[in-house]
Amino acid sequence: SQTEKEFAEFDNNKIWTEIFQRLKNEASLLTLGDDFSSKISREPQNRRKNRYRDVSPYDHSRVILSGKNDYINASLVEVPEAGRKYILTQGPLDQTMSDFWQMAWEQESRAIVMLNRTIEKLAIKCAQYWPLGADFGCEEDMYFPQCGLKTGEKREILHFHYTTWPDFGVPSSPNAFLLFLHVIRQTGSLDADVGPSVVHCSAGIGRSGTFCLVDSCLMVVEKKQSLQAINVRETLIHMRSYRMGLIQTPDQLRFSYLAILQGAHAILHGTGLESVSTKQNHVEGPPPPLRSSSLQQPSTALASQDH
Ligand code: PTR
Ligand code: PTR
Ligand code: PTR
Repeated sequence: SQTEKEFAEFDNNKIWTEIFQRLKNEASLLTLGDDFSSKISREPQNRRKNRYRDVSPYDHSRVILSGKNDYINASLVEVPEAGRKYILTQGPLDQTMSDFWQMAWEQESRAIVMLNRTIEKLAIKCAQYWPLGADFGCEEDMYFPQCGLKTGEKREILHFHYTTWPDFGVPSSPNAFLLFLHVIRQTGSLDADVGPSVVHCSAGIGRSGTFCLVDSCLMVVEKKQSLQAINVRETLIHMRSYRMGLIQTPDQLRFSYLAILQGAHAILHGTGLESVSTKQNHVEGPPPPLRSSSLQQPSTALASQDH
């Protein structure tokens, strides 16, 4: 397939950096015009809602909150050929935590996929926006939107946390990542008949972009039962027209190819993603068993699966 050929060619010639640079250039040519403005993000009252000055949602695909202050640094990324929609967003700030939960509520998300840690390289990369441990106590209104509290409606939102993926880095192995993806898929949270899942890291572009690119490409492989049906670079360029900066390094692009090729092999020649071996290609032994705790509290329930 083209994907296998490209992977071998880019590896043999050690040209991932050039390939990634070319892809970024192509994407930026596509997103030059007024259609790709980020004006709302830069309005004075919204500046404090952005974690990074240089990472903004485009106006055309930003997620709009109900109410007067409708801004959050989040983008709806659509990949129709994969039947997927994702909300990509930055790691919440203290001052945007309640906006974040409001968004998950209003968009009817079933899951939050978190790919970073709250502290990385000794710096705070994300607020502690979800409750730690089973003890919600009286902090519930810190985390949960008023809409739920007012109506008494309860929802379960799953929280999937990948804890060993450094920023500007890649997961320890494609297998560990694919098993994580498999567990999320099994819950149906990424399916088209529910609200889009919220995917975030610190900026919501590097690791989140990698996650969504791999998932989308593998969806197409599964649907078409063929690796021929996908064009990884085109898919990423398409996704970059919904949120800037998706995938941040040549190695993250290379990792995406690896995970797609390995995942496609499991889908086409194995019994699906669950058949990815934890033995091959593993630098650090099989992933730890998933911890699952189901937490009940008055307005919602939240199950957490730490990886
Ligand atoms: N002001 C920081 C914040 O809320 O973002 C405080 C904070 C510090 C929050 C640490 C979370 C923290 O996470 P951890 O559980 O990793 O210490
Ligand atoms: N300007 C910031 C920086 O370069 O550090 C923005 C940034 C931060 C971009 C983290 C990407 C980052 O990675 P991720 O999207 O994976 O959290
Ligand atoms: N739930 C994880 C586990 O039990 O393995 C917690 C964990 C997270 C453990 C990260 C180790 C981790 O990796 P590192 O060595 O990078 O801190």
